[in-house]
Amino acid sequence: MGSSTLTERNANPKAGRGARIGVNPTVDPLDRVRVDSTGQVLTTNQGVPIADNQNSLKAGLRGPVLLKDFILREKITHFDHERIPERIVHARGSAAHGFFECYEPLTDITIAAPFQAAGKRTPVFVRFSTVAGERGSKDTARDARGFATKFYTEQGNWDLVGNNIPVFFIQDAMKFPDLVHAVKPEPHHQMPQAASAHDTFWDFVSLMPESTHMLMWVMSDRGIPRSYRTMQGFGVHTFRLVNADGEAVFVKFHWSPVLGTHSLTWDEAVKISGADPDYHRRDLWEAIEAGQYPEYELGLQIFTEEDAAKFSFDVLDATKIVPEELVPVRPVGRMVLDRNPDNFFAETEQVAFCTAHVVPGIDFTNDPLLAGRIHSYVDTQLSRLGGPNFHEIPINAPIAPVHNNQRDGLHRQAINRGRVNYEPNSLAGGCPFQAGGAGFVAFPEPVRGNELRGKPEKFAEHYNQAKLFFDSQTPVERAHIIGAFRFELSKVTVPAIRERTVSMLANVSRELAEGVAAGLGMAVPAPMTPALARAPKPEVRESDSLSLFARPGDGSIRTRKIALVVADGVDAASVAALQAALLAQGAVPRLVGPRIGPVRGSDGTMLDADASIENEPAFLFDAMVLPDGDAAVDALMANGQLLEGLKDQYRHCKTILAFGASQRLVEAAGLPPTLPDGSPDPGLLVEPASNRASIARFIAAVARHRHWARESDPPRV
Ligand code: HDD
Repeated sequence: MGSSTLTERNANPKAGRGARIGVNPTVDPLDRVRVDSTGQVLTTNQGVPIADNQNSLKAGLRGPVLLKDFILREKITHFDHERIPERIVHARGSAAHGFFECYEPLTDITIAAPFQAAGKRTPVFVRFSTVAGERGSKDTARDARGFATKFYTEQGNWDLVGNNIPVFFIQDAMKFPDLVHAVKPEPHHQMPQAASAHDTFWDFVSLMPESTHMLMWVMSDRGIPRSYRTMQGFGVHTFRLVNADGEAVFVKFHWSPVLGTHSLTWDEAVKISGADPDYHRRDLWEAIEAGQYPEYELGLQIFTEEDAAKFSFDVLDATKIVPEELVPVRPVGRMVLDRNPDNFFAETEQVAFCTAHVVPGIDFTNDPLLAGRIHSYVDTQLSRLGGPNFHEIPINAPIAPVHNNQRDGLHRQAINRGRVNYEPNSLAGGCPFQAGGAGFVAFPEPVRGNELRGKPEKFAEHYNQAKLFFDSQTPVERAHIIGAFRFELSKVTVPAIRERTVSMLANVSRELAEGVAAGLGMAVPAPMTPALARAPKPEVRESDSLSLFARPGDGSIRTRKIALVVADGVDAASVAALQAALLAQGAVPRLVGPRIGPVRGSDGTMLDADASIENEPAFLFDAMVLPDGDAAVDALMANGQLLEGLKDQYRHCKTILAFGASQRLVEAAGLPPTLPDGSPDPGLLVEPASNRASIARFIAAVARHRHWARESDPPRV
């Protein structure tokens, strides 16, 4: 790869230079297939110009439509077949192009192409997703999030198909169909959509204590991220890196967002799902369009097989992490997402990630969950994308040229020349020939043992790391976890399932079990009998890195959405000053009025409200500013939607700034001026006037994201 960026390479995306099949669509772009109809005549799929796209061909104006109207029939037939099956899981997603840039060569541990030189850039396509919801479901459901990255390397495509949570519900792929059936809408009435808060899910997981650890993560605020740009990603399984001498180390992959890890509150997530079901999709799209490219650092936990043998847990068990205190995370590169797809279907929908897609230098381990995945992803594309040639769909084609004797099949595009489609051959000089040691060589792990079904003993330990996770959370996060279990289980109609789940939680933490039981109006049941009578002693009992607050981000307020409320009579000068200051910090201020359109300031200056209190409710913003100006405040005092929005801002612990006369709005909304402990609320700024100091105080408060000290259960406001 040269040093030019993807953006430069794609400066003329519509150029149509006729790239070859097998040439990376994301770099020398999809020119072969990109279509720009500017200035072009409408045609059929056969390229025949269409004279009339309004009327079908009839025998007389009031007569029957004729069967020979191939133009009508082609149009309708194509339309009839526009949909393809949605993904069985992770159906709803959003994606972006970008690049991975390596910090330093990792040649001592792997020959994998992306890690061979400092500054080397490898193009990537990343798709984020929810898991349970259907393609048209909401973005802010409580769920794990997919974080799948396709690296287009010159040694072939490598897909790192991860999640925003480093562990999984189950240990063996044998249970995956059961898990998915349990969490999806119940089969008799197809409810609920995009939600785990129902009987079948909790029935299943409460009978599968290995799911306890993952439940902690999903019930934490990680299950409701603020944005795809503010969540981590993990490869989950232990993989292998292999160097030129064939030596292997174990590795765990971690993505960490530069903006830090931030989440929503549950009340906020529920409201957003109504006002903007595309909340995460829109956020990703708008950030990239605005040039605020999402960036993540890739970190590796590298350890040897000998290290792993000593751990109290099994690294082949996908329900376990390797605590960072045991093996630190080494930063090795960064990923920048700098281009939105041109076409959602062609790219985001048709992209096919497969855990089987690895390149020389990266290999699997014997994790039994991974084994099932290596089969499942390729298999599912056969029905989802309609056959074995899905690798030729432009978004899936590698940059490495493809040469083999695989032929034909539905929708084949490659036109393989010559009469040889077998190997060995002499008629084509033996080509394409085997790469030998230069090709992918599976790590020669010695294998022994009897064929049997079962699990290694350490897999039977289910609670140590669930406890590690819960005990490593701040009090605020622990309260949210308890609240999430309470909510989910309160939707479960069968008391025995609720009780069984709480008995499982009793093995994790007394505080957790008591909190959840109290919220469900039940006594704490006896702890579920653990599968292992004597659990191995964990090496680590608390790990700061497991808290979302461990990654506050770069301290900036970049891309934070801020509502500047305006109405006729507003002090326009203070709005303008604040707007300029926020833009200078990379934030996204928007003028929100009682209706969209022009607003007249008290000095006659005209402002333009591009959002309204009705169409962009307060909970869609990260912070809110109330204006000065008596007439404006009078008008807003009569607006119940605004007062409700203020309460939401307060309840969701976001920063509120009220200038001058708008103190009346704060009082009318009933926002307490002090925290429950009587101290001043650092996120509720009532400022007499707009000046440099008050704006700086506001920016500092927004940079803190949330003011959790305000929170109480139930909320005071
Ligand atoms: Fe999976 C999709 C992540 C376990 C079978 N999975 C899918 C996607 C992600 C993950 C991010 C969406 C990819 C995209 O954006 O197109 N899956 C995971 C993780 C797992 C996991 C992190 C545990 C560590 N998955 C898992 C198992 C199986 C599958 C155990 C089957 C045995 N997953 C699939 C699938 C999907 C899929 C059915 C649906 C659509 C697709 O693959 O392309 O094959």
